[in-house]
Amino acid sequence: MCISNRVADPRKTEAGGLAVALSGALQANGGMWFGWSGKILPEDGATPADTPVHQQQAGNVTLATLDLSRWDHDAYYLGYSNAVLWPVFHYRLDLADFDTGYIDGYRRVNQLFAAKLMPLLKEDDIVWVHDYHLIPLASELRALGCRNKIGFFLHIPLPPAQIFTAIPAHDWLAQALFAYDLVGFQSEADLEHFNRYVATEARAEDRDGDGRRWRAFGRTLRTAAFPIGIDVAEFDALTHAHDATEMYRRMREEYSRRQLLVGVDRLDYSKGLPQRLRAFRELLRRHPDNIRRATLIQIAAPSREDVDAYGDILRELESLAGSMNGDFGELDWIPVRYMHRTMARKRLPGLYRAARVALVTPLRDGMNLVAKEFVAAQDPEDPGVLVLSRFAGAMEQMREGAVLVNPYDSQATADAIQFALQLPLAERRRRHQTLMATIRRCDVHWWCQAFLDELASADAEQTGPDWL
Ligand code: ADQ
Repeated sequence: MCISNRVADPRKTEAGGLAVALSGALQANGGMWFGWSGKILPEDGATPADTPVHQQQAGNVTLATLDLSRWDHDAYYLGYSNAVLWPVFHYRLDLADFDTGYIDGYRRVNQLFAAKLMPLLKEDDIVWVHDYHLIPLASELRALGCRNKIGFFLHIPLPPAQIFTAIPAHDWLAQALFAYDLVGFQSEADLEHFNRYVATEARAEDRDGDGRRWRAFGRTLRTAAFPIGIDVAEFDALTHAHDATEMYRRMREEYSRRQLLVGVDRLDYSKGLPQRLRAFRELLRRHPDNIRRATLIQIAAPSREDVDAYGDILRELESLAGSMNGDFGELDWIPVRYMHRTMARKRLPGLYRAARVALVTPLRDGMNLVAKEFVAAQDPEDPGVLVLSRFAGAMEQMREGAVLVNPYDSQATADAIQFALQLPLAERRRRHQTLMATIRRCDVHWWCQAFLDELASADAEQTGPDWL
């Protein structure tokens, strides 16, 4: 049983790492996916307690969804999840909107989810909760008497205690995590942040002295890093199917005498898009051999447009792309092709494969699946190069084959892009092979199995009654 804020039909495609990853994992294993339908009820105030759960079958996955009232959606999703937890977990205290009462809506919706989920749970079901929207879900389930094994995976980064403790309810969130049997993170860095927090702030006892089993609030919690991967076989099939091949052919034709660079992201301030454009401008200034030669295609999928900070980043990007094209463009060449849209998933690998360099330069990212997709889509005989931020979770696994950058340093990033553009074929192949070995070994099926195996082996003592 998987639970996430938003349920997506695994047979359709969406921009969003969690939807893509969960679809792959659930389709392989079967089970139920429970969460919000994406629909808003017309009612004023809180979502009625008798709001129904709709169930439908999508392949071997049962989708169980409920609608939310506007009030609940705005406080729980736009408010506490995306205007408090998202910025703080991405180290952006300056963008967090603490003083609002959103937390009441967050708590209310987690209680509602627990109440609706409880009757659907069978005794031996394993419950896997996903992401920051649902941190208190296990504690609400435990309060209703749930004894099932419950795991939690955080798809976004966990900041150091110095930042996490700025959240007014940080101790409540930390205690809520102890209602789980296993909490998984994307990277060893996130895991270290959590371990340090629970050791110092929650005075948890490190059971085995290795930071993997913590005792606090009368419960034992396992923690580990499980870096999420992609479905390599599925992506390979997409890469060689008609739409992507056609896209590849068109791009190669259009850019036959030019170097193509590509960026593909949700439009989000964590993705470092203005910094990326500035680094590209620096590339043109510092390495003018790229003028009339290099083009950056940046695709930014619309995302959370009702949250203020997202409107600001949209305007900044539009103005930067416009001024760069005005300053550097020629009649037959523009440096930046910026598109504010979602690209069809079936065409994406063709674009990746046609690019000599991908710029994956977030200021902070839990993992970043685009980095892995780009590598997987390459022609092994003539592969492109990944320029990767040291602040993406993917860095821990990909530091060997990628060209690492600090996205805050636009000049050094520009030099690194130039280095990537000029790498000889043998070196590109070597780096590609190194990266592919990791991407294959730690794919989405490995991620799913590793998490579920660890959860299945969690101690029986964790389901003790002292939580209540
Ligand atoms: P996201 O922040 O959504 O996910 P990411 O890992 O980059 O980020 O995944 C994005 C997915 O959406 C990829 O599959 C990508 O192909 C697709 N996508 C992005 N922009 C697109 C566009 N413009 N057009 C079409 N498709 C697009 C969160 C965390 C990440 C973590 C994932 C999974 O923020 O750090 O890697 O969950 O755990």
